[in-house]
Amino acid sequence: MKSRELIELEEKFGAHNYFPLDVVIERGEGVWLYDVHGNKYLDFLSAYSAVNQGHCHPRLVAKIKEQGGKLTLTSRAFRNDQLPLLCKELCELTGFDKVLPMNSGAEAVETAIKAMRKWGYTVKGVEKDRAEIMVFHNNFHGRTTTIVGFSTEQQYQQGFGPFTPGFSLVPYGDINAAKKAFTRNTVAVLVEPVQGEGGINVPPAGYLEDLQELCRQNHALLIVDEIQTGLGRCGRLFAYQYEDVRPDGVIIGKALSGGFYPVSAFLASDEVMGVFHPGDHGSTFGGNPLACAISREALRILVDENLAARAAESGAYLLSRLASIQSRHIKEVRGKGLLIGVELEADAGGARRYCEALAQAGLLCKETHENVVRFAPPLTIDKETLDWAFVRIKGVLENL
Ligand code: IF1
Repeated sequence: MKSRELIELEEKFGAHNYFPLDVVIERGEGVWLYDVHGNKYLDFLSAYSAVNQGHCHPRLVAKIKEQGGKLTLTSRAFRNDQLPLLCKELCELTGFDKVLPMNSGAEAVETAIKAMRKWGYTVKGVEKDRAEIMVFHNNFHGRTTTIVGFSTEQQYQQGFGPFTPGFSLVPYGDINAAKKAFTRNTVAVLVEPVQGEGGINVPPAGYLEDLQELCRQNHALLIVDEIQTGLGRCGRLFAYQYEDVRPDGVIIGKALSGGFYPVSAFLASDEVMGVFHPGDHGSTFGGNPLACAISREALRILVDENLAARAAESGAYLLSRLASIQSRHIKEVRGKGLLIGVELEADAGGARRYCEALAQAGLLCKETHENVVRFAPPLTIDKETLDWAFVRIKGVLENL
């Protein structure tokens, strides 16, 4: 079917909760995507960092076939032979004590919220139903009703209330504001090391260390959402590793499966994860053997192919080349590793038309907010391909 017909079908039968670029992708291989007409595009979004390992990685293709023909789901009513190994390997890789597997990122965030609250009541001793979690302006942690309830983006909230109480909002990157916002009921700080949806906002150096110090002083947990920034994207296994911090918990998803399957997890210390007892929390699909087998392979690929270090190197290279572009439309270029944002001036006509022009030139990326073009290719991208992309980006930014 031609893309026009497919787009019409989607518009007619699918909910209109997205506004995608009109490119209908049929196949992916590494950093490249192919549409239904055979046109080739460079993927500069990586499904929002879920395909850090590149599309259809052959090792993951083999693994999904192998495990898919063997066992896919038992539910957690019984044990399976993949979950223990994923938990062990994740703990060894990350240094956390315990793993709680879920499916989507938002579910893992909800899991973390439940853990933070219950820790607040059972360990910190906060009075019933008084727990507060500190979150930040321009946060993005998912789309559930509780999570959008503490979004500062009007559209994510409008029409979806009433919302869950118990969250306090603080300006991102401003340590004094955070300091003032702690109360005796603050049980945790939930923070993105770099805000993705918020516009690729990189906080001042030392921010997480300072937050950790405040958490220690106030007997509160530091919980980091690495769903987008983690697993190599920002040039380290976790973006928080640029600083000397040791969070009490971290939330991962997206690239945990290399894009093959929704797999997320909350990783935490024994003390935090110890709040969960049988019956407190769960999910039909969370921790299923297909997911776990895929995740184990996806993690091994990150390590074997040295993807975090490659992202650091490629990211620094791309960032410096982007910073060299002379265009009156560019306000700022910023990022960490291969999570890069180009903020355009307010009069540049909006980021969307740049993404559309880049798609015409064979490069797929996505705006965030009005004025930021976000670049996040698979971490496997090589220098030659980065140069190929750069020529197109420069052309569009200079000539549009
Ligand atoms: C969409 C953004 C990226 C996330 C962080 C949790 C989640 C996400 C830091 C929830 C998800 C997504 C969702 C996707 C677009 C995307 C996104 F633009 F919205 F912000 F990546 F930049 N924490 N991010 O970034 O994970 O439940 O989706 O698995 O279309 O909403 P999820």
